[in-house]
Amino acid sequence: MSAGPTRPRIVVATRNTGKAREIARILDCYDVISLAEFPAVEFPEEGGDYFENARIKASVAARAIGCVCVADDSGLEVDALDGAPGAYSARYGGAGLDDRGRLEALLEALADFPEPRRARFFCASAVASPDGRSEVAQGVCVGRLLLQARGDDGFGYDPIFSPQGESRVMAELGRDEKDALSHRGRAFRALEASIANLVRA
Ligand code: ITT
Repeated sequence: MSAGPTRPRIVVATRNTGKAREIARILDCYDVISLAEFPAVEFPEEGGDYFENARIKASVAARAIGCVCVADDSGLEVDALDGAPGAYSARYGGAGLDDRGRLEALLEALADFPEPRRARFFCASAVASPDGRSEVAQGVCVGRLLLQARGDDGFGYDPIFSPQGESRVMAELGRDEKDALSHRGRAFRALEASIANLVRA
């Protein structure tokens, strides 16, 4: 970790604490502040496009807070479900479910599909400045879904997603291991030059 008192501050515009933790780790050359410190910031209802959603979250927060903000819009795309739940992953199974409830709803939908249940995580990352500039990037992690949840780390669908070339699921990987191969790690590393440009400007 490249910690130090001079790291530039940016805000991570997400209400998902699992995501926020990961983005802070990946962008460890910045002092990444949580949106929990800005409870009044509100996002409009999300549409179906990852890039547009990520850009809106970062831009709305940047304008409201007055500093450079990053955000992501991400989801799990399951081949057997024609790419669902995709950008609707946070709402899969209906309103009122938590991570565990959504995961169980997905396991139910997958029960009759044979191995390998191919899937991929997709992440659109975005950075925005208060003066209205923004950039996006993307990252993908391909793998397969298991029918039994395993592991304690991570969040969301991590207990059933096994990345290609791994026998473990995401929730069993070390944090650095997840960041090295995850959709989010790839998407934010691909955004690093754009973040540096907006922070310097
Ligand atoms: P914000 O909009 O506040 O950022 P959100 O959780 O609603 O939070 P998304 O709309 O981007 O964000 O939904 C992403 C969902 O996809 C997330 O809630 C998880 O269910 C799933 N997901 C994304 N990345 C994941 C990961 O690394 N591990 C497990 N599940 C993930």
